[in-house]
Amino acid sequence: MKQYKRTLVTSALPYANGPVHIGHLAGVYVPADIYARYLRLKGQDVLFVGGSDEHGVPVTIRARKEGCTPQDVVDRYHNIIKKSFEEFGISFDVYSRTTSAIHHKFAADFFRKLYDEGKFVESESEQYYDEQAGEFLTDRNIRGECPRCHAPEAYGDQCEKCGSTLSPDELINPYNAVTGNPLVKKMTKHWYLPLDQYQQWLEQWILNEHKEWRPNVYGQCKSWLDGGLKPRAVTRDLNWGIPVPVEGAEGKVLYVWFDAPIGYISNTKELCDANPDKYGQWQQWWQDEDCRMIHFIGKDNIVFHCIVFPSMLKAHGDYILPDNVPSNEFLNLEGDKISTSRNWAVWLNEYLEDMPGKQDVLRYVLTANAPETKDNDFTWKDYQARNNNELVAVYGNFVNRALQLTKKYYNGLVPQCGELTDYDKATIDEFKDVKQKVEALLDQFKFRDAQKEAMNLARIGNKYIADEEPWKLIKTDPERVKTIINISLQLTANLAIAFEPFLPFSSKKLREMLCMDSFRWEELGSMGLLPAGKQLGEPELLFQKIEDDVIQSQLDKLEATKKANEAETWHAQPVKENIQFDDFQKLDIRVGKVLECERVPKMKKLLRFLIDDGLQKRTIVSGIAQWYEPEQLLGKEVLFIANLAPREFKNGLVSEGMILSAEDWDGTISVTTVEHEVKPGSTVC
Ligand code: B3M
Ligand code: ZN
Repeated sequence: MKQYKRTLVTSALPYANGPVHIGHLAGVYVPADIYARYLRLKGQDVLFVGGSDEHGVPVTIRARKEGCTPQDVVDRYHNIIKKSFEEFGISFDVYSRTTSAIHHKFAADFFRKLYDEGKFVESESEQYYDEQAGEFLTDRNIRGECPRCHAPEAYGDQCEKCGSTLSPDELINPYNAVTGNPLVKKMTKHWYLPLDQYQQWLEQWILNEHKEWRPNVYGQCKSWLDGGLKPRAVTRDLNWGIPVPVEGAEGKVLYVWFDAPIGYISNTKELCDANPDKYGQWQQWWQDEDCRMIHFIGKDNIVFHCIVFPSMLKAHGDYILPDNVPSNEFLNLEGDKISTSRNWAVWLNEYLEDMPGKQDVLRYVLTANAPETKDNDFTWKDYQARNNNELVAVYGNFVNRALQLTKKYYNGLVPQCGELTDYDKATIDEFKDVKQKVEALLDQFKFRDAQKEAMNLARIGNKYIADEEPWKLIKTDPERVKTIINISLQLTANLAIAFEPFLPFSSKKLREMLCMDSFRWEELGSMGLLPAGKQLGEPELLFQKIEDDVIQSQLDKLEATKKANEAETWHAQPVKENIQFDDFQKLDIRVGKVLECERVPKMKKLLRFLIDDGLQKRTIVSGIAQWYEPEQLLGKEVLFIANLAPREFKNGLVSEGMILSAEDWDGTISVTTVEHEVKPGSTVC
C-alpha cells in the first residue's frame, strides 16, 4: 500500500436552509470526525474540512416563504449549524461557507479555466419561463398536475403524492410555484460538462482501481456507468449563486452542485492562507500526490462525489482524486423517514436543550447504529438502553470502581504493581489484541464495529475487577489489591485513549481525572501509562442513568409532531352518492334532552342515555364512552334519529334510536347539539 504524507478529510457541506439533525450526524459528521480524530491521535498530518452549502434553489424558496433575502436565510442557518457542530465536538479545522468572497472567486476561476480550455459544451434548449416575473424556473419551482396520479401540486422533478420522478415537461398546466403565474417555453443557453467523454476513464478508475470502496458506493457508481453517462448542465437561470463568469451570461449562475464541492478546496485555501505556518499551502492538500483525500457523504451524494466532481477535477488537470468515498445509507427515526418538511427529526440544537451535556451519548448511539451498510433506525428506547446498559453499566461503572477504590484505599495515589498472575497476564494480552482490531476496523471505515471493540475493552476491565473482587481481598491480601488496582487504572487510561475518537467529551473528562496531560494512539495497550505514586484527581461519574420520564417526554414530542402532521394532511371523505329528498325525509331526526347518562357495566365503550324526546322517555345506547364523562352530557340537548329500528345489545340492553356525533380527523367524537335551546322533540330538517 502506498504511504501518504497527509490525509485530507472532507464531509459533505450541509445546505444552510435549515438546522442539522441526527441523520446528518450519523450519516456524515460523526464518522468523519472519528476518522479525523483517530488519525490526529496517531500523530498523522490531517486536515478536516467542512462548511455550509449556501446556494441552490431550496435557499431561495425558504427566503420567499419567510419574506427575507436568501442571504438572511443562510446567515441564520450557517451560524446555527456551525454552533451545533462545535457543540457536538465535530473537530473541523475549518468550517466556512460558499457565500464567502474567497469561494466565489475560486469557483468562478475554476469554471473560467475549464471554459477557456473548451472543456464545456454549450447548448441551447427550451425551458419554462414566467413572463410576468421575467425569470426562468428550476424544476423545483415549477408545479402542476401530476400526469400519473393527477394530484394538483406535483413538483417539476417529483410528485410527492404518488412518488413518481417527473420532468417539468410532463406536468399538466405547469405554473410558477411562487407566483402562481402560468409558464411558457423560452430558449436559453447553458454549459454542460460532457460526462460521456469521461465514461471510459471513470470505468477504469472506479470499477477497476477502486474495488475496495464500500459495496453501496461501488454499486451505485457501476449502475450509473452501466446506464451510460450524459452531459450535465453546470449552469442555471437563477439569481442566487455565483454568476457565470462569461460575457453574455447575465442572469445565470453556476449550478449549486458545481460550486459546492469546489467549496472543499476554497475552504482549505481560506484556512491555509490565514495560517500558512500551521497548515502549509492549500496545494499540498489538493495537488500533491502524497496527500490522500477521503470524502464522507450520504448516499444521495454519491454520484456527485464519485462521478461529477472527479470529472471536474480531471478536466482541470491539476488535482488529486479521492482515495475513498465512505458513504452511509440513511437513518430513520422511530421507524419513519427523517423529514425536514414534516419536522420528523431530532434537531441537534433542540437535543442539546433537552439533554444538556449528553453529546457523547448521542455520538455513541449514532455510531452503534450507524447506517453503514443499510438504512437503520434511531429509537429513543434504544438510546436509553445503550446509555444505561452500556455507557453507564459497563464503561462508566468500570472507571468509577477503579477510581473510587484508588481514592478509598490509597488516597488517590496510583499503587505499585506487584507480581502478575496468569489471569492478570491474560487480561493484559486481551487488551493488546483489541488495539489491533480497532485499528484494522477504523482503517476500513467500519466505525460501528470499531466502537464495539472499544467497548469490549471496558467489558474486559469490568469483568477483571468483578472477578478479582479487591473489596474482599483488601482485608486478607492487601498487597495483591495494589496490583489489581494498578492494572485496573492502566486499563482505565487505555480506555480514555481508545474512546477519544468516538466519545471525545468523556475521554477528556477521564483524562483530567487521571491527570494525564496528553496521550497518543500508539500508547494504546501499554500498561505503564500511570506511574506508581502518581496523584489522581477527584473521581466523577462519566455517564448518568437516563430515566423513563426523560425518554417519554421525547416520545411525546414526536407524537405531537405526528398529530400535527396528520391534522395538516387530513382530507374530508368524498361525498356519498346523491339521494332524493324523499329518502332524506324518511329519517326522523329530533332534539332530545339528556335526563340520565351513565356507563354500562362491563361494556367499556358504551354510555346509556335516558332521553326526553318530547313524547316520552327513551333509552339510547351509544358507543362514545371513551370521549365523555357521563356528567358532561347531562342536561344537554342532543340530536338523535328517532325512527331507527330498536337494536338489542349482547347484555339485553335495547337502544331506541341513535345519537348523532361528528368524528374529527383523529377519530375524536363530538356530540351534536343545538345552537340555542329548543323544546325536546323539535324536529331537525
Ligand atoms: N449540500 C447536499 C446535502 O446536504 C449538498 C452536499 C454538498 S457536498 C459538496 O445532502
Ligand atoms: Zn402523482
